[in-house]
Amino acid sequence: MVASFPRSVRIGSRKSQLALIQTHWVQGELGRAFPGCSFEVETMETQGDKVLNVALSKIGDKGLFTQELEDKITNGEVDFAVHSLKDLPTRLPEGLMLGCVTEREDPADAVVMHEKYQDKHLATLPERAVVGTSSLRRLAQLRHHYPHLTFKDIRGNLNTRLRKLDEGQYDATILAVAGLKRMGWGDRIHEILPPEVSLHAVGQGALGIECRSGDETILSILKTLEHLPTAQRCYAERAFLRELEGGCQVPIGVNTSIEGDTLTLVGLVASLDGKTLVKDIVSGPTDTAEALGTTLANKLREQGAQEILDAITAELRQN
Ligand code: DPM
Repeated sequence: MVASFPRSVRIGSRKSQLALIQTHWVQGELGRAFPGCSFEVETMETQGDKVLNVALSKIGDKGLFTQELEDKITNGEVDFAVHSLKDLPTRLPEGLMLGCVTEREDPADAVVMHEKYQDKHLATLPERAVVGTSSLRRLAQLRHHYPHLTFKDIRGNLNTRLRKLDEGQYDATILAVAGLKRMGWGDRIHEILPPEVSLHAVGQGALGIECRSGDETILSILKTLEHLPTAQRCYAERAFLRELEGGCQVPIGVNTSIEGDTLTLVGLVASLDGKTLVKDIVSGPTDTAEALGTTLANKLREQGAQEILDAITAELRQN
């Protein structure tokens, strides 16, 4: 069987330092598992890397960080692409599929605090302290819990954001624990936000590898990196988001856990002012992950989630 494997496989990746750390990890793992095959990385910029002066939520969400990579998978220039799963839309272009989900890092959000506030927490920051985030999900949940704070958009890759914080343009910023740890900046984590304060983004902390549907050779290579519990949790989370037709830039948060054969999914839809949070929970067998996600989405819809999302879509269109 190994004899039919290609001698060289091409991996597509974004150019950011975090993207390259993640892609090089995949390249290293596969290199060890398939010593007869060479894995080459091809990097490219996506729209999300180029447009830095506009709030993320306003440039639309359809494959902002993935489309250029997807085009190259489709036309055969690369065999698969490594993404942060949370940046991969829940509906993929015709002919492409999610080939593998890797083991998840801690999916939580973390506070990174400016030096002058090292002895404070979000709750004890002074009135109108400025928190940098361009995530509507973080914004809505934190406004709900900490109405005394001011929120300001922040863009750029992780390096840029930490520089802007250190320069004093912001008093605190919220970033994924996973990204900070992978960059080797775990020591910048001031406080990890518990799920009661911030439910994480769908797929946060896991890598998603996208490839051509039905490319059995590539799929069999990728499956060696799949982490089943992470995949089950993320399939439930992605089905939840897909059913709500939310792109990646919506105030939708989740939390999942597996105990024995039971998967539990918590989901939330929030209004941008943080005043309305619709939240619920479902549990069921791990092998019904996607159905659990759909069920939860419909439960939230019965509680007004669709009206919240429609209002946000209308508001973003106006601005
Ligand atoms: C998506 C969001 C953000 C990224 C929205 C969200 C954060 C944007 C911001 C969909 N993608 O989370 O509600 O904070 O302004 C992104 C990060 C990672 C992957 C950085 C981060 C690393 C962590 C991971 C940007 N994409 O969230 O701190 O692999 O999960």
